[in-house]
Amino acid sequence: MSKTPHYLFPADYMADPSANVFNGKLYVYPSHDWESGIEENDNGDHFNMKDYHVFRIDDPDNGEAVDCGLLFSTDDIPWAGRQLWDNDVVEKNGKYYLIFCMKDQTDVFHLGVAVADSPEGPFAIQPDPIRGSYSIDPCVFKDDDGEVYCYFGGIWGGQLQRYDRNGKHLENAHLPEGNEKALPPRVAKMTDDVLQFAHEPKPIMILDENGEELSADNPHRFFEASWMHKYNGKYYYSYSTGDSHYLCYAVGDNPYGPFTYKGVILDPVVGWTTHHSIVEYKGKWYLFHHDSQPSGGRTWLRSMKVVEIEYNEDGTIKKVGEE
Ligand code: FUB
Repeated sequence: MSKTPHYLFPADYMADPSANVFNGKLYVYPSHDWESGIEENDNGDHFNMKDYHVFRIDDPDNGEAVDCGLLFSTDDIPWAGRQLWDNDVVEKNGKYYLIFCMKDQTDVFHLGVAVADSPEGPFAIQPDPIRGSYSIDPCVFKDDDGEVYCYFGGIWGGQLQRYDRNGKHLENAHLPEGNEKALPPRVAKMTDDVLQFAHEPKPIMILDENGEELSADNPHRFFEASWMHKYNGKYYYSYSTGDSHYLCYAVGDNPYGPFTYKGVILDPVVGWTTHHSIVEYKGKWYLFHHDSQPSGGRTWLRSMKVVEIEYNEDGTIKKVGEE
């Protein structure tokens, strides 16, 4: 039976949904879209978000999300510039760590951390960004051994092209073209207190079936929206391809990769961006994502959706809408 995505919160625009199960409850941490009046441009200035809410979902098959309230806004962040984009939350030793991205006062993206005793907050924001952090779209993943990894990066407006593979700032940003290797997303293990990177972020290799890195002109290469989940002992790294508008995934044997490209999870949706998370809840797997259909295609006003997904026997993921 083909599953059909449904909207989770018709009352307001929410995007980039990061779904997590904490204490048996399913929570979603989205970006909060609004009409700020900023003109659309290639830098993504029109994505001018300024606060976060957390939602609980009791019935992902049919139900709507319940708004559990405002978590914090840019006014609460000591180093804030503008554009509070994607975030994600991880639990470690009974505390909840919300990792977010936003621009500082010089318009450079960094990642920040906020800590709470409950998944619904209140979250206390660290005074400074994570040292050595850059670019956007953090996903925080706790492995079975308790170690936490942060996946991140996004090209174009997400500024990843301003850094080389070792994180060194480049004087002249370079966006690879044609058969040059695509820009790789990044991963860093977090320190035990989940407040800093435990080492310099490493590039993530996404390889084709011949073991070659995907090239810049491959419509399935990485652009933004990292997500990590584990299924049957394998590490599934999924991401958005940005300007070709797919959600794709690649599979590896450890949190650092390399990951072998496996396919498309979701075809392009209404709106320029596509962004997602994948989580298991009560024995079923769900893809959370967004589109701009309810706003009539205004790409900065997105609505979150959910659909059940299934795996084939060989561990590949069935594309949404295919039998
Ligand atoms: O929501 C702002 C940006 O749009 C996100 O950081 C990207 O992944 C894209 O969804």
